[in-house]
Amino acid sequence: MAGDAAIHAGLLTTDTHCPYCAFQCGMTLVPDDGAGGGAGGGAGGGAGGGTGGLTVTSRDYPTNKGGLCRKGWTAAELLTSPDRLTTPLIRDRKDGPLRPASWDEVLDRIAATIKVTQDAFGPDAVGIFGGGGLTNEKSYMLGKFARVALRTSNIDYNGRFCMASAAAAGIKAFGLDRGMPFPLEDIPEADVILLVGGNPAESLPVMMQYFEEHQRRGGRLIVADPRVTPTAAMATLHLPVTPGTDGALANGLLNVVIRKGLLDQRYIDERTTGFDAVRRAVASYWPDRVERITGVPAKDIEDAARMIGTARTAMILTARGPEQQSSGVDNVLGFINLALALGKVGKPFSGFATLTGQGNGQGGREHGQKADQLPGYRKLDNPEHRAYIAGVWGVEESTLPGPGLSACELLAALGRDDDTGIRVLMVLASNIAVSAPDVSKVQRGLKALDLLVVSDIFLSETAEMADIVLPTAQWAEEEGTMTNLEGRVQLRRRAAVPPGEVRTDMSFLKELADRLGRGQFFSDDPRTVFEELRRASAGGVADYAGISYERIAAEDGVFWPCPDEGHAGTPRLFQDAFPTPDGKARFHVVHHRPAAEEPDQYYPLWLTTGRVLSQYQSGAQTRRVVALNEAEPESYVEIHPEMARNFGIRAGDRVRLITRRGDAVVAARLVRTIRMDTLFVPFHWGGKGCANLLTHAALDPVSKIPEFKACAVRIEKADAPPKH
Ligand SMILES: Nc1nc2c(c(=O)[nH]1)N[C@H]1C(S)=C(S)[C@@H](COP(=O)(O)OP(=O)(O)OC[C@H]3O[C@@H](n4cnc5c(=O)[nH]c(N)nc54)[C@H](O)[C@@H]3O)O[C@H]1N2
Ligand SMILES: Nc1nc2c(c(=O)[nH]1)N[C@H]1C(S)=C(S)[C@@H](COP(=O)(O)OP(=O)(O)OC[C@H]3O[C@@H](n4cnc5c(=O)[nH]c(N)nc54)[C@H](O)[C@@H]3O)O[C@H]1N2
Ligand code: SF4
Ligand SMILES: [Mo]
Repeated sequence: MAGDAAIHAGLLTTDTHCPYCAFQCGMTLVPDDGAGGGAGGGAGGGAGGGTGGLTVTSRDYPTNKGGLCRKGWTAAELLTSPDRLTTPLIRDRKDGPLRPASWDEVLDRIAATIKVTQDAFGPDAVGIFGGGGLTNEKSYMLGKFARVALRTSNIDYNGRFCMASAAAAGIKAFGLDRGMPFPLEDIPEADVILLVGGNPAESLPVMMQYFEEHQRRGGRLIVADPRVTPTAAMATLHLPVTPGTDGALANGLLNVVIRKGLLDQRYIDERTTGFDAVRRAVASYWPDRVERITGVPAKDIEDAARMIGTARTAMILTARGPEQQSSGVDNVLGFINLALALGKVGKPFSGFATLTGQGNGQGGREHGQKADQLPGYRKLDNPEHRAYIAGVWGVEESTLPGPGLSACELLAALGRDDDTGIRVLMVLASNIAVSAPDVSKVQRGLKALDLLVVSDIFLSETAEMADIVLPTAQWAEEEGTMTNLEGRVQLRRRAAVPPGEVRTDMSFLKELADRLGRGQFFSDDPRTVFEELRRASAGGVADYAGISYERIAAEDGVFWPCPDEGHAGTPRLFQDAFPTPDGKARFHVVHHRPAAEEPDQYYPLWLTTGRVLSQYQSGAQTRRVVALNEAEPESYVEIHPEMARNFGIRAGDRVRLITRRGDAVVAARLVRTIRMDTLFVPFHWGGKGCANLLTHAALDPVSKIPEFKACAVRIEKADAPPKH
């Protein structure tokens, strides 16, 4: 039966998925006793982690086809890490130490503080910060918990740092946000792929088999990135774009496409609206001018436009490079304009997609942990949507709060001593004390709270600051669904029992709801919650009504929308029409807007940030896996050797990076693969090397995503006295 373990070759094995990125590779967990040596070996990482009481072995699953990256191979090590939290922790006074406590003590204290705070300051004084790593069931329950148990409007999550720009652009242009509107298997068939600001060779490593197959078939790849990443190194053409200038690049490419007569006029007429205004808007984006803005040679802009404009089938993919900018939504819209003008969206082996990042980065953005959202991608400010969900939940529509603060706005309200301040915060599945932009401000806000509650597997940097820490079960200890980057809903199965006093997030949320007098609205059983999610999403944009655990198991995942059990699911969207009122896709006029902060005489270089293969996100998990930590033990900066020479910096030197927000000390890596005017720092570490001590919390006006990808920085040797 679905969700149960199976017996293979006399061993109790469990088919499940990797806990990390949105590729959600299929894997099989085998108990160590009797599993023998062979299991878990293979490409990418050698032997699987055999220390978890469970060993990761390869599984023939349609997306990863047996492949895993080194994070997947070693994932079982997290389960028995000596660092794991095994009991709740509490602090008796603000500056006191954390001490072990019983669940009753911590839950009583949380409930009592919530009541006192809400009586004095209103329901919105309590906030929730969620995560895109939570299962669909948990993110659905968290959104409902906020609106029904707490009645607060203030819930948002780390997807606001991540998918918010692409999501907003997709909804504006297509009426729907599903990262990839076509399955992975279509990628090798595209003649030309333009990848903007994505480095899947490190961020979605197992996806590279599709790009490799694409190249074997003679397909051409164009990569726009300030760095020659391992992904860009595979490309036919690399466009070394200056951080923060993607909007100009998109308009420049469309300018060339129009002048060369490469438009698909019939598609534009039949399937889109708004092109004429866009045609006028991009008329001034001549390649020479775009070269001056972006640093990409005009000839390369012409070549790229011609390559993609004359391709029979073509895909345009964006990732966090162009999206995590204060013009993130417009940047994505600019590339969507290009895809629409070429008539590629909804056509075979073609289209526009964004590469989702977190394990449940797709499902986590559909079912209500967003500030403005109800399940099924419904809207909290739409009266019909409110009435429908209130009906499913069995509450009065008038009791549902309205839209609340988006993530960065919520973090800015922490501890603020006025009517709009947040005084109690619950954090589930995010390590904001490392991963939020301009993080020292966020840390100050966390310290100023009356109560900070953090649910985590480990004592993350955020949990270290908490008044109450709740030890939670992790991937292989719980059941639930995760929606991968293609929109394929998949099953996470339980293979182990959590240690010590550890409980699932759903279990403590239910107990807390009980203490708040709202327990009757909640279940902590994933299947029961999924059945409710199906009903709540029915008729919505992200419709899961026809998806069951049994179907997922039998069919290796089901693509939403899937409105009923007889429906096959929807691997390919937009083939006949767009889910907009008139069925057409929309062009949007967008213009280049400079980054909120540009280099000047005091801060002369660009700083951009991102990822490396061996660490994941804030590093809370991967820094605790021995092989991964040995591969990438500390924070560093990539700098071009010629730029380094100007500052007397040599390979391995400790350097200080300084921005208007603060400074960080990291090791210098001299690489010729980065623009001369740009520094790159991965964001996987806390402490003095934390990239987010430097980043700028300027927000996109629509998506409210912060500008992680572009700000102004100065560099000096760390032994020089700091000058501010
Ligand atoms: N190993 C690993 N894998 C991960 C993660 C991880 O932490 N570690 N995180 C997961 C998550 S949540 C996400 S969101 C994805 C992110 O996946 P990606 O978007 O692929 O990763 P990033 O490294 O953030 O950014 C991609 C590229 O953008 C480039 N870039 C920087 N600034 C700009 C710019 O202004 N314009 C353009 N065009 N490019 C720019 C960077 O040089 C970088 O190579 O990865 C997922 N996978
Ligand atoms: N400078 C810079 N900063 C960035 C980015 C960047 O490119 N540059 N990228 C941004 C992006 S795209 C993202 S997605 C964020 C990610 O950054 P974070 O939101 O900090 O993500 P994680 O490090 O994955 O944090 C997840 C935490 O939850 C815990 N956890 C895992 N599973 C569960 C669970 O089921 N329940 C609970 N309660 N806890 C769990 C983990 O141990 C970990 O501590 O960072 C953003 N920050
Ligand atoms: S590619 Fe992503 S899902 Fe697959 S093994 Fe690596 S981290 Fe896990
Ligand atoms: Mo992300």
